Amino acid sequence: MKEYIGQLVSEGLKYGIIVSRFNNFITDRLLDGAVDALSRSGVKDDEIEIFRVPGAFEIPLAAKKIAVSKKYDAIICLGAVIRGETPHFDFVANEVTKGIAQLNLEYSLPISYGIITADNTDQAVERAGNKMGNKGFSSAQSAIELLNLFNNANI
Ligand code: INI
Repeated sequence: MKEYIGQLVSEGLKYGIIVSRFNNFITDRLLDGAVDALSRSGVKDDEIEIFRVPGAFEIPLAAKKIAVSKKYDAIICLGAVIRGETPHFDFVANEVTKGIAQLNLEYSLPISYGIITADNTDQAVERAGNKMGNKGFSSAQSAIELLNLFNNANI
C-alpha cells in the first residue's frame, strides 16, 4: 500500500493572493493569516503577489485571469460574505463558492477557498484570527499541502 501526503514546505513556488476589500476589517486579517502561513513554510516575499478586488463576487474572474497567466503555482482567495448585511448574501456566497470550485477543476491548479461565509459579524471575526482560527492561514496551508501532495505523488 502506498500513501501520499503533502508537507507544509515551499521552495521556489509562486503564490497569487486575491483579497476583496468588502468587509476589509475581516479580509485584512485573512491576508495577514495567509502571508503568515506562507512565510512559515518558507515562501519568500518576492514569491507572493497580492491582487485586490472590490468584493467576493469579483474573486472568480480575478482567479481565472491569474490562472490563465500561468505565472503562479497556486492561488489563494480571501473574502468575507456576511449574511446580516445583505439580502444578496446567498447570491454572492453561492457565486464565489461555485466559481472557485469550477476554476480548480478547469485549471488543475490549487485555488484555495479562504472565504468566510458567516451569519453575522461576530461569527466572521471568530474565523479571522480568534477562537475559530484564521481562514486565511488555513487556506494558504491547504494550497501548500496540495502542491506538495501532487509533487510527491508525481501527478
Ligand atoms: N461582497 C463581499 O465580499 N461580501 C459581502 O458580504 C457582500 N455583500 O454583503 O453584499 C459583498 N457584496 C459586493 C459584491 O461582492 C460585489 O463586489 C458587488 O456586487 C459588485 O459586483
